[in-house]
Amino acid sequence: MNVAGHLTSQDAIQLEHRYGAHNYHPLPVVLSKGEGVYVWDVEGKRYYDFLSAYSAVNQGHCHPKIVEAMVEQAKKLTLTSRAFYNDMLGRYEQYVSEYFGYDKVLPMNTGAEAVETAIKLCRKWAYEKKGIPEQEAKIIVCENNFHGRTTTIISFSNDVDARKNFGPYTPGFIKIPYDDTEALEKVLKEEKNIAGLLVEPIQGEAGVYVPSEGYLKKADALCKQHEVLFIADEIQTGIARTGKLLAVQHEDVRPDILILGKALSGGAYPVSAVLADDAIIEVIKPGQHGSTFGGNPIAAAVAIAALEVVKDEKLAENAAALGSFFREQIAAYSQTSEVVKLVRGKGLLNAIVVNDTEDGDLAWNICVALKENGLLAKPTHGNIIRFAPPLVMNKEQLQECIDIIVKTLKSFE
Ligand code: IF1
Repeated sequence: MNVAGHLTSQDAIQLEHRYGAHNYHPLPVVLSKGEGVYVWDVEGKRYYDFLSAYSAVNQGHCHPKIVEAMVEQAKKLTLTSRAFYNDMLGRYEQYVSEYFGYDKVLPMNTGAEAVETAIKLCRKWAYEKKGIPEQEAKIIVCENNFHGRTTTIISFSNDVDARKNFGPYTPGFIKIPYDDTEALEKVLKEEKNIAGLLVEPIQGEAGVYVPSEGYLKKADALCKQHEVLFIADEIQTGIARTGKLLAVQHEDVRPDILILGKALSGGAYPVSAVLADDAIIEVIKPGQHGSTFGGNPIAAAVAIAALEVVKDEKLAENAAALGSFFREQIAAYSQTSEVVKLVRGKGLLNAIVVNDTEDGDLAWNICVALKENGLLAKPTHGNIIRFAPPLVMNKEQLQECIDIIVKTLKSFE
């Protein structure tokens, strides 16, 4: 088969439909090229990307510096396994640990693996440092969380599609409402053997649900008070997306365990990480956790470059400024709109809620129309549309995007 030959959109969609498991329902657009804030379909039409691969492509598509780091490293050494040392991993470990201000990092590949790593780390810490009796450690999680798709992680999801018929489920998790410090305080007081709180600083999959101001700060203080680890899943919110390097920094919180993924590589390669200080991370000893690809030389080179881009190009500052502008403009439109109920978010992680039920098709139809008008976004939960462009956007481009969005919404009024 000629894998390099030209395919029409229809061909490509049919191939996926015939030979790929149907575990996604993509918008009908087939992309073959990306550069910065733009992607192109196989027919050559250009779009603004307002999903950024779920916030993995914060640095923009095919950032030349990241691609170059990847290609240069790929020519030298791709994988050694962790059975041997390589000359890139230590450099990266120092760079990423200092960058985020932790003693050490444990490198993995995907977000879900990093969440699993954090859970294992937290449990082991609980038994060996906090003195919780074996098998008894519990981790508090929040309703409507999204932390990935492994069997353990979906065990504490409350999304029916994500969970149903994948049991039996992993025990050891207590679910409480999100953005509710009273519920947290109650469970910390009443339950024994709590090891950690696993939380998203903003709930992405729940529809970019931003908690009340002070929630993270208070939750962190409660955790400290009860000797419980505060574990932040910044896989989606981290790496400048919300207008700060980390979303927890909006409230001056420093998690005990920090989980990163997605934009840690600028979307070029699967790179995830768990960061913590020695007193916690030292409980994991040789043979107790790992991965064939975790910490491979390409991942190390790519992640250093991706993090350098975030600093060099001041992406957090840009996300903060553009995000405020975006929400102001869309909020102004929503005042007189029958279609848009509200806009919410932080930095360039935003969403609109449209005037429809969760099983309605308005949001999907708006996204199809946005695509026709040259902008790609995806609905979540039926009536919410997420807007998360690459952070390398400039104000003129964003204005053009707002014009496209408003024009499209008007056609639904
Ligand atoms: C899919 C959502 C986004 C995440 C947080 C861990 C992971 C994710 C906070 C797991 C992944 C992705 C995965 C993607 C859909 C997507 C998503 F809508 F489902 F919630 F981004 F908003 N923690 N989120 O957001 O990371 O293992 O995927 O690398 O297709 O499942 P992963």
